[in-house]
Amino acid sequence: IQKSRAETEIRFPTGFVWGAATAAYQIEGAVDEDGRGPSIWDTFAHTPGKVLGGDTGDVATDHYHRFREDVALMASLGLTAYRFSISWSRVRPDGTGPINTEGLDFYRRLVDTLLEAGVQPWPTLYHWDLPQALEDAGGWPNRDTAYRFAEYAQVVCDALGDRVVNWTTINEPWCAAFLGYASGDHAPGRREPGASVRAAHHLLLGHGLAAQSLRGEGRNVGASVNLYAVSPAGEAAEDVDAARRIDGLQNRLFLDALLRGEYPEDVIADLGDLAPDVHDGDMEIIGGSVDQLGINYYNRFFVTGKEGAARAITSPFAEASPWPGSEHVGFVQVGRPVTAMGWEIDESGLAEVLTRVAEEYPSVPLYVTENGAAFDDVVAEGENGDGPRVDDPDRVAYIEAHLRACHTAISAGVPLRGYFAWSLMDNFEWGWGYAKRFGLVYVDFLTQARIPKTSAQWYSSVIGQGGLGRMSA
Ligand code: PNW
Repeated sequence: IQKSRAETEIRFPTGFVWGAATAAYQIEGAVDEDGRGPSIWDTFAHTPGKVLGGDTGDVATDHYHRFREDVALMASLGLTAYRFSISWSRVRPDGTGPINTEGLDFYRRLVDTLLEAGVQPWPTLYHWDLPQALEDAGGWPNRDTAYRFAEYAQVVCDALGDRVVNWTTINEPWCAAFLGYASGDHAPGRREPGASVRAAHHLLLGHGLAAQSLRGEGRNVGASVNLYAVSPAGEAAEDVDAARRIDGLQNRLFLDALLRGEYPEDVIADLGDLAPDVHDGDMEIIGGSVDQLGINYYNRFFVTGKEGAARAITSPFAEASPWPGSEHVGFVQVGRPVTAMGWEIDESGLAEVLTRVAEEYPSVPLYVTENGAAFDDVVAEGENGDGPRVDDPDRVAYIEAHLRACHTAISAGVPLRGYFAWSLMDNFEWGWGYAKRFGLVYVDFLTQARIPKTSAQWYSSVIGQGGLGRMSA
């Protein structure tokens, strides 16, 4: 039976936040300008063999110089919010010494330009670019880093707190801790499972301390976690145990800490000697520290405890496991369509993750702070005087399917308040350098020309009508 148009139309609640996201090292460039200090990503990207093609963020999308043009583009698409990150080493170049006013000024200009354009600024304080000097002092495995992070949060809050309502402390602590310190896929590239678990705890502690600095005067504080739907590849007991372990390290470790003020007992038991050193009072600082939770969702994992399966796709090199204490777990592809990252597309996992958080944890407003896909986009030269075009029907289909999943969750009562596409524009995709494109806007990295893809136009019309239906197939 053909459903009527009214029935197939999908509307989002009034006031739903429609955004797109980026991160400082992935877009800014200008790494030596206006007093910025080096971060662990500068060091890592400049170490041969760490990033595909030897790519670095030295120039990236040159957003530091082109932010006005980029904000104008956001406004023209009708975005109501823009999630970006602040570079710690621009603000406090060595992590402990003097504040660099010129660095802060960049974010003042950016925030003011966004507000003038009617786009709400959603800054993230830490999207993986630790000042190198703090890494030299031990990095996130060193407890002191959490306190330095809270100081930095206070400095940024003093500068922008009168104009910014929605704050994210840390982005994807799982990646920062386990890709950074266990598998070494990300900066600083260490392979020390015990240190990685300490890093995870200190990232959460830093978040909790920073939340204390940021709270007040109507400001909302959140953290963004990358959650996955996790399924056992088969019915065997070792597959079920593998799913419990990966769900534990990936999802529950962070959700239980942030929303319940405790670590899951089974995960701590699995970790054994690798378990973090938790001081008295830490869990009270971490628990109850979010006014809202950011969820980044990309895919579902099918996992197995049987030997011989592949590792998760976390870098083009992927030499070690980012699962401390559960290194034996394998990741199975089940034959679904994949993105250019090789990640299988499964939008049902997003509804599952959202519903799970809403049902199993104390209620806080939820935001999808990242969701999107890389595809092999190509520029078609325009005909009849039209400009160049980038047609990306796969990305439109990906985002549409995931927005439908969001709507399903909202209809089931999940307090989902907004959605941010990853990413506003093509950028430096970490270990893959410029080889993977996640943008709604295409960037020609030779000329820095921005070309909105079909997906950008499509997303703009979704925002314009507050939902899906009329224009979608
Ligand atoms: C997220 N993994 O990163 C980040 O927040 C973004 O900066 C990034 O560009 C985006 O997702 C796309 O990758 C991840 O290997 C990077 O499991 C790697 C993994 C997960 C998330």
